[in-house]
Amino acid sequence: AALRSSNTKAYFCHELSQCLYDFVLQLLPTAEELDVKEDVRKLLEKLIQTLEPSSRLLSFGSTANGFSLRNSDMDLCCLIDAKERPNASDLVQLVGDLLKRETKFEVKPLPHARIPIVKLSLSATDGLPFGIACDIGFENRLALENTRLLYSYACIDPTRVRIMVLFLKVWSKRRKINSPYRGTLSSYGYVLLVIYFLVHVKNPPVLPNLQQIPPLQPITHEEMHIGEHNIWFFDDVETLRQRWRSQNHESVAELLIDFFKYYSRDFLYNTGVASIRAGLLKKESKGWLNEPDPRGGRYQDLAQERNRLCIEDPFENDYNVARCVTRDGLYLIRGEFMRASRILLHRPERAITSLAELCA
Ligand code: 3AT
Ligand code: MG
Repeated sequence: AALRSSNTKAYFCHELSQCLYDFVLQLLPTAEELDVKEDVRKLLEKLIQTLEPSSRLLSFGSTANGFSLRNSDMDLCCLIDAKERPNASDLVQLVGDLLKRETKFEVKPLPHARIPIVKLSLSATDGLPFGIACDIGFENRLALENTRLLYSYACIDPTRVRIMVLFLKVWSKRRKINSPYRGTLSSYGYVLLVIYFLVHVKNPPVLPNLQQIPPLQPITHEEMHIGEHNIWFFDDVETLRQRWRSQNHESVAELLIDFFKYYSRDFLYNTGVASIRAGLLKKESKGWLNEPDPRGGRYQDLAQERNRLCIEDPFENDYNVARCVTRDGLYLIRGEFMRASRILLHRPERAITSLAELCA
């Protein structure tokens, strides 16, 4: 009986891996969509250059990190090489006015947001069945670097890493737990949870820790830092592919089942910080503890709301990527991890049934 049940699990995982692959494949952006987005980027870059000739407009987020789904938003970052340039809020205003005059986009400048951006959108037309949504930010060099880091991880093990991440993005959106504005976690947060799991939880690891591999040639302090943030990581994926092979050969389904199990019952939510740079850290040692505030109840509640779930940003180490996750949000997220775990343990006759139920 033991043999039969282990056979069943192996068979189920084999089938589920195939289903995951097929499922994700049909959600990838089409070549046309990518072309349209690239055209939009070029057009906007040209327009902004009429204001600031030395500016460049670069993609970051999912359009550039290898984890993009059909109809995802475009995240764009404007870099200006001139020494003298307006501050981000003024730029948002200037660029906002320009794009209102010169394009058909609906334009919404948000000059006073924590990260000032211009929001653009275009409603659906025949040639563009889902419209376009796009955010333009300024000088956000760390976001460009963390995009490159995620992209490098995606390239090391393209099949398993990409399928896991893309599936979790779809799943978290369908289960409505992908919304920092409503107290749950951003896509970026989920991607970091997956990479943390593949680098630090799985043994043997599926991915190496790119931030801990030293450079092949010495590099300067300036090259290694943006401000006080160390942005070094080993980005020569070709060399790495020749020198590093994962000893972990689990299928994507086995990894996914284990991922849900780990985040349903093993991750130390109360005391732990997931850091892809340094492994499991303690809230206490980062000063991210829900310490009682001497000023009294109101502030104490605020502090607790802030650090319910702790995920360290890979470069901005004093920044908790999950700081928007509230107590209720975390309760929902953990509930969803448990639900997913339960569904996958059932192992119905056809793996596709589990997949449908997972995303129902
Ligand atoms: P979607 O396809 O848009 O769902 P995405 O991969 O574009 O997923 P996000 O939109 O969540 O991911 O984030 C886009 C980029 O913005 C990723 C990262 O470079 C930056 N970013 C987003 N959220 C944070 C955050 N909380 N802290 C730091 N950087 C962030
Ligand atoms: Mg995005």
